[in-house]
Amino acid sequence: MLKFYHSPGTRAFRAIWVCEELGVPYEIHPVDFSVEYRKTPEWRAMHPVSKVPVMDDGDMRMHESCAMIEYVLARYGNGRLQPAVADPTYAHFLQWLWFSESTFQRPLGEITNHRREFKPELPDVVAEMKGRATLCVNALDEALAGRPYLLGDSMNAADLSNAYVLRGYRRSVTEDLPANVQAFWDRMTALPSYERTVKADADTAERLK
Ligand SMILES: N[C@@H](CCC(=O)N[C@@H](CS)C(=O)NCC(=O)O)C(=O)O
Repeated sequence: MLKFYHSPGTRAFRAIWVCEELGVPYEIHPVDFSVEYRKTPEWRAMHPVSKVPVMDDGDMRMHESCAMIEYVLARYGNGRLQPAVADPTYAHFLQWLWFSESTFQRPLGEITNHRREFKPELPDVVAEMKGRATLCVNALDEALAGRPYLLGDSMNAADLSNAYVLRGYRRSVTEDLPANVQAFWDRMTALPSYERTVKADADTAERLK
């Protein structure tokens, strides 16, 4: 069974959500997110730069949350939540999947890291990162014009992954989303799989208490 080493609210959420949507069984091993724990030799042996998440599938261990999504889809998806490689939309599926991590999540992660490392925070740096994240939300808004999901009428894992990042955007920047993104957010968070993922995340937090 898949095993996610997960700290509440962090990036395994997007891969767990994909598992919930696909009905792929998994278990969660809660990880203490404190810098002290992540720097221990125990955790350094799990993740090469002391971050989360990590995922095991039997003897296979990997890091990088979007790579986990690609792995789960390829191995257990049976063609669901992604277009076929031969489909003309496949390239854009990959593009939006990786946009969620490499472009959209990045400035939000920097806000979190910055606030942890610098006290008092440097307001110009935080404002710059918020601006970068807002550019991404505007890009999503354009992509979603006249369509319910990023690639059109059918939902895929790139939608889930970007919706996960919108959680962080709403928390760190603003809950005031442009119209198409707001409708997308409402649609994605109405999914029963979202509710189950939120519960799995909250249960992980409880287990760490
Ligand atoms: N690209 C990596 C990023 C991993 C990452 O930055 N994880 C965050 C939590 S969501 C973390 O561990 N941050 C702690 C730090 O950067 O010190 C992924 O998608 O898995």
